[in-house]
Amino acid sequence: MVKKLFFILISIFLLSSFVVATSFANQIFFDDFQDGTADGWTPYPTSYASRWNTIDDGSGNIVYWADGRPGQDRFALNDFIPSTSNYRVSADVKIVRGESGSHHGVFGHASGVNDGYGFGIYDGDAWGTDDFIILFKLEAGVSTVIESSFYDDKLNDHQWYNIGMEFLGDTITCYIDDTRVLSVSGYSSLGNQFGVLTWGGGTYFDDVTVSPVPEPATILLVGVGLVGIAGARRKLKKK
Ligand SMILES: [Ca+2]
Ligand SMILES: [Ca+2]
Ligand SMILES: [Ca+2]
Repeated sequence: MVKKLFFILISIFLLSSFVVATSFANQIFFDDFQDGTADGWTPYPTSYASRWNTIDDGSGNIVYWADGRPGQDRFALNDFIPSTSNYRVSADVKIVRGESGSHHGVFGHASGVNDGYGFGIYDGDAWGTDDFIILFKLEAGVSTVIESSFYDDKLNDHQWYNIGMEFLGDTITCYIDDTRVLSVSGYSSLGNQFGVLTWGGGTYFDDVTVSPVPEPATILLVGVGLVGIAGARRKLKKK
């Protein structure tokens, strides 16, 4: 009985440390800009590069700031290129100056800034329109809207949102504060690069994170493995 209890406790410990380890190992890129530099980031188009800077947001938190103008300050890509195309890129995003039609978010499955997918938010309050979210594809520099949906009146300037795009196979799923808001299939990767975007506005970015997304088959295999270990253990005990 004591032995059994011991085994259960050990199992719980091993399983929980496995879960913790995988959730840490999950992160393959993170930047909180607290070192006061945007090293590793390249703004495009380069003619607006001087408008991308790190800044203290007033609370000691250093953020990446795109001081945009209509039609300017579109992207900043990171040098780090994930080795897997199944990943989730997310960033904390705050609209500090909205412009009519401007959107602010993340970019991924990209190859440079002419090919890739962007997901952004728009706060329409100052312009007498509704808020919306937009998912678009850029191919050879030509932008196509995949989906643009009204997002009621849920978005505000000067508020942080976590904006995420998850790529798994040819499916793109978009998140706001971990709530799934859009999902489309049939859009294959154009590259593994990622970045942040602001389509003509002023934006703060922080805590940019990239994590690999395991394929459902991998999760299943781990599950089968755990069940298998439990089964083998039981068999050994019976002998
Ligand atoms: Ca920060
Ligand atoms: Ca830095
Ligand atoms: Ca709003």
